[in-house]
Amino acid sequence: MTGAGYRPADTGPSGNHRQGGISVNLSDEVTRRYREEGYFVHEGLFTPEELAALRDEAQAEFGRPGPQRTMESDSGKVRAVHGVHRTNDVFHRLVRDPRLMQVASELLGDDVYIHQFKINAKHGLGGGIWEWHQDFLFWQMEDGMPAPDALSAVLFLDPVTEFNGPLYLVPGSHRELLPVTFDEGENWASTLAASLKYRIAPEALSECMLRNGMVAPHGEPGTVLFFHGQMLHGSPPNMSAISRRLVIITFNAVRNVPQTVDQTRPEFLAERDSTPLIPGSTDELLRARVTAASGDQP
Ligand SMILES: O=C(O)CCC(=O)C(=O)O
Repeated sequence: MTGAGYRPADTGPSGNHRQGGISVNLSDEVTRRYREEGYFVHEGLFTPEELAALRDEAQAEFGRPGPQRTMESDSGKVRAVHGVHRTNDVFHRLVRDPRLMQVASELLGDDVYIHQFKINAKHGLGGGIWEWHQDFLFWQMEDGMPAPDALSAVLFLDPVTEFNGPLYLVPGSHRELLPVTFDEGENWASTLAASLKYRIAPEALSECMLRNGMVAPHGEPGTVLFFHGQMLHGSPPNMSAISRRLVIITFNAVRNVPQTVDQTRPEFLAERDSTPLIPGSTDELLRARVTAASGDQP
């Protein structure tokens, strides 16, 4: 979908029960589409200046070694960084941006917090495959999330085309949790590798895809894809020369806080603090940069 699918209401407070008291006016069409197909795309949500700031910060995070950073096993290039909204001021503000969090809150019908944050890269001539999976299965099995009442907002930092490893989605697949096979005894790192810990049983996968078909949303930088936490998705290798980076923010409803599990994943992968996010304002991203440049405290 292009154009004005929704607009953040610029007047508040709305008097609703949620933190921040600002409401978002999602169109009926967007809401219907999300319920029926499990996703929608909104183009042009972020400005070129904001995208430049976000790309600079993403590159800085890619350069920081540590367990939050995973690499492609063959090329040795960065595959993803996790949880940096906890430490990076620009990404800290991004997750509170009403263009993302208010939409998530409206679609989930609750206050939200961040369950997971990542920046995924797919380098030109080298970015690897993501096998078919449903995120909720990982959040349920690894993190104790009770229900698929979470969604992800995917912000394109670069152009996403049919050639550079776009996400593939199976519309409508969010209504069922498909059976999986899994490797016992792997640690959390195997939930991020190209060969995933939980793999959807081939017959169920094929049946679901034949029944529902596939889409590969693409768009210019600044496009945001919102998709349901139980959506069947994956992505092919990047066989083009053009890299693409995605910021993927998973919002969870506060009523859906994960239960205790035996082995918790690190907090940069699975947040345990479910304090509802308080929305910022849409001009805060760039303000973060000005603040950093002047050396002032945010
Ligand atoms: O970055 C990609 O291409 C896919 C990422 C993905 O499916 C995930 O992180 O769950």
